[in-house]
Amino acid sequence: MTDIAQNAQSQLEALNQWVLEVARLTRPDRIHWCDGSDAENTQLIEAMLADGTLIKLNDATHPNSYLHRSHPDDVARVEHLTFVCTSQRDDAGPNNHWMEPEIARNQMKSLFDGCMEGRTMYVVPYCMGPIDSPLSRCGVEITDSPYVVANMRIMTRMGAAALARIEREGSFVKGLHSTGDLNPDRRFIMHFPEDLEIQSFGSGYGGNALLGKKCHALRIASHQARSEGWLAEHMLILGIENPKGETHYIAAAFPSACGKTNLAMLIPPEGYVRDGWKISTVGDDICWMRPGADGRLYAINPEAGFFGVAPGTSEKSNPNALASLQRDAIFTNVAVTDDNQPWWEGLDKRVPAIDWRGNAYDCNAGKPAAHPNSRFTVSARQCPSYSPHAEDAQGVPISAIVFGGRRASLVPLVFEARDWTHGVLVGASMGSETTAAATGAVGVMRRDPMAMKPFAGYNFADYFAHWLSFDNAGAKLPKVFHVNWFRKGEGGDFLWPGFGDNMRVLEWMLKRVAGEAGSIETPIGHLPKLDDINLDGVTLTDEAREKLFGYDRDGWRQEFAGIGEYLDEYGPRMPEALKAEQERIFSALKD
Ligand code: SAT
Ligand code: MN
Repeated sequence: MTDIAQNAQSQLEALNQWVLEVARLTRPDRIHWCDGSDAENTQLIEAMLADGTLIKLNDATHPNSYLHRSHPDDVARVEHLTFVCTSQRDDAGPNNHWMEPEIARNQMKSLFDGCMEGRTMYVVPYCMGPIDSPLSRCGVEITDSPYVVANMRIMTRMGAAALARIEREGSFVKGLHSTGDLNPDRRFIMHFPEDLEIQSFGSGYGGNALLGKKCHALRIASHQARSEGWLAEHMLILGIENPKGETHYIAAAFPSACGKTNLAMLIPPEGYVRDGWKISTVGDDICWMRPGADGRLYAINPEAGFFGVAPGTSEKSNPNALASLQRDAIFTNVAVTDDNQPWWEGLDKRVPAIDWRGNAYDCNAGKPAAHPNSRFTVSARQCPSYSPHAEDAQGVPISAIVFGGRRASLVPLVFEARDWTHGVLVGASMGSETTAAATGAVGVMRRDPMAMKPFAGYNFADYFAHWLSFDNAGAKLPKVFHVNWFRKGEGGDFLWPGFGDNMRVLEWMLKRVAGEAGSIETPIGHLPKLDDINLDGVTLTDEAREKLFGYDRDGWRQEFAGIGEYLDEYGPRMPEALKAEQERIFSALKD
């Protein structure tokens, strides 16, 4: 046997052995190795329709589309039950819940014991990223949920090709998942980044159960990326083509449910379209990037589909998403109309007939019909704006990195970091009001560095140091910006129209990248000169102009005091360079 053939053989054995070991523990009635074929998918869907896991939607308006209602206590990620189990507690950092790996493994073992009796165990080989890309990484998820299999088929490159790559390559992330009995007291999402392993029990929902997504592509991958010299980030990737036909790519980090999908699929205002501007979508949630031979950062979207927030998605906010959802989509926890079409708040003026729990909808009860974190799952290839370069094996070069949060006050529409170190601080000090994407209070301001608070698989202090390390000789790093689409006025209304009009801000960024626009220097960074931003066709009140483009020195001084305290929570492990940057800005704000 050649070395390669031998290696493939032993990889396959390692995988087989793990599958058998899991089967011995969980005791399923059947084991099914998923090949990702259409026939397999059809069979799974039929079985789920038969047992009520899926409900068929109106076939005339939404062919091959299904509704899934999750358990009402299982509708979002559960950060308090999500653990990073590194051998040293400090390696997980104050940003993660930690458990000693041995204790975590034992606890999970007793939960998994016999949990698949009467069920089928699915073995799901998948590849995160284009199947032929050196930036991609593979995993295998073992699950007892056919709903998870159907979603993983859309969200990843799942099946035979992934298995072949695993056989060739060797290393893969092991993910074990069971919905268990959905008892929230017996629900845990455990990560063992040192062993490239995930164990998830007791939830069938999104980021808790589709292990390729947040568990692998962010928590495990960020840890792996640190040792291999790349970055795994909670970012959308979009391409902007200017009237000259040049395309620049931007990666942007926003917390869950803050509009990443909408920005990734943006349709520019009419004037821009007329002039020849075009936006293309590479990804809407996760970005893996690494330096290329020319020193620039090159990015891939490790996912193959969108698991987007449904509420608020409309013809106005995101026509590309709506067009993607016309067929072959899975909807989770949305409402339905009387003719069985999916519906959610903000979609249109129709009144739904049945709410997300399956009850007759009572429009006087004052409760939303769709769950605020209801989702759609759909292949990226169905998106009209899907970039022709989204599957390029070498990735796309990134010209700008954007950080942003939901901030009702203080934070202006856009500013630019002075350099990479400042940019890392801008990302590290991001704050945002919480959303329905995770259980817990909504609308509370919290620090969410780089939108990775729930997803960094290791100590944030080390993570920031890793970010800083990219600034080395030969690096041609992207410019770093911060945006806030969510600034509110005294009356509580949003001051910026957002959605397609965010194009105006993107254009300013590209002008800055090209050295075609000046700026106003302030301690917090470069603010735009109003004349450099195209505001033709937008009417802004005086209050809006002042708050979106101005800067409140006293407010920022307080903010920077808070940022200093936040960095200190990480103790001496926090990189000096970042603390020095914070101190420099804080004292400039005092002058
Ligand atoms: O539920 S997921 O984690 O997949 C979605 C999100 O919160 O971003
Ligand atoms: Mn996300």
